[in-house]
Amino acid sequence: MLARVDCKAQRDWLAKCCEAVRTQGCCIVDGVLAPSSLGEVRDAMYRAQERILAEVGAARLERAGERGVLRLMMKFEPRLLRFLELPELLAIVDEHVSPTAILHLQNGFILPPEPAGPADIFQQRFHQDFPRVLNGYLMSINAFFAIDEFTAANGATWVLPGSHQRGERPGEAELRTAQCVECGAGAMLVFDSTLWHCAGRNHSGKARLAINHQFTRSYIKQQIDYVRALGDSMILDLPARTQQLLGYYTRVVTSLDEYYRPGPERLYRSGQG
Ligand SMILES: O=C(O)CCC(=O)C(=O)O
Repeated sequence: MLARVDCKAQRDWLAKCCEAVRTQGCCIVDGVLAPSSLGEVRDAMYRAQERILAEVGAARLERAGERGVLRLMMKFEPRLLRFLELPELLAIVDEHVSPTAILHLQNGFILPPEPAGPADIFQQRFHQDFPRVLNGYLMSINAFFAIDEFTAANGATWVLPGSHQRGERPGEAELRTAQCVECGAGAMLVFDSTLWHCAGRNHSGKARLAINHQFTRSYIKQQIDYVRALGDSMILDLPARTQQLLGYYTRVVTSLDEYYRPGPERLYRSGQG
């Protein structure tokens, strides 16, 4: 059975979650997102999907070998940056990685129902989001939100408990013991990013929505340079912690002028790891 805690009903949910992530590689945290917020998130994801399609084009999206993956949604839908203010998500980042950790990615998933969905897409093959094992030193953590209820029928994520912090891909027999992450809409699946997992097959007739966040130590390169992608005009209006998570305090200098700036103006601030 997968470990699960309820962040609203259990005062010690964080300690229990950390213990489960350490031993099993993952934990379901129920009740993180208010049910009243989910409709707004879904609408924002569908709008972002249209903007991404218009910007990238169907052919390039198809060529990427994935379907329904929404990268850089926040550029089109800044409301989605508010995930970075959720106290439960911040507690997970602080406890598992560090208060100086940065966002490696925020990706949305509108997993289409089959048979319209492709037969072979990357996220449906078992993989690790951080495929590097460094003597058990945790470099990266995921906070993956079910925006719709997750069921075996609608393509809920599958995880192989205990497969984290292992360099080798588990054998096929072991992968067949993977478990389906069934949970309510608004739950957050926390997992060590070295855990083997994949999306399920969606036979529900309806799309299944989710949003993945991955946070790493601050010196690991991001999937997308969010600071450059969003630009100062957008970043400077955000709360300080969101700026820090997006990488604003760990920018790489491009000139001696930038290097020799006084402390508060430095692009790579001191104490950021
Ligand atoms: O959509 C899912 O259930 C899993 C997606 C996934 O594997 C990933 O984001 O790495």
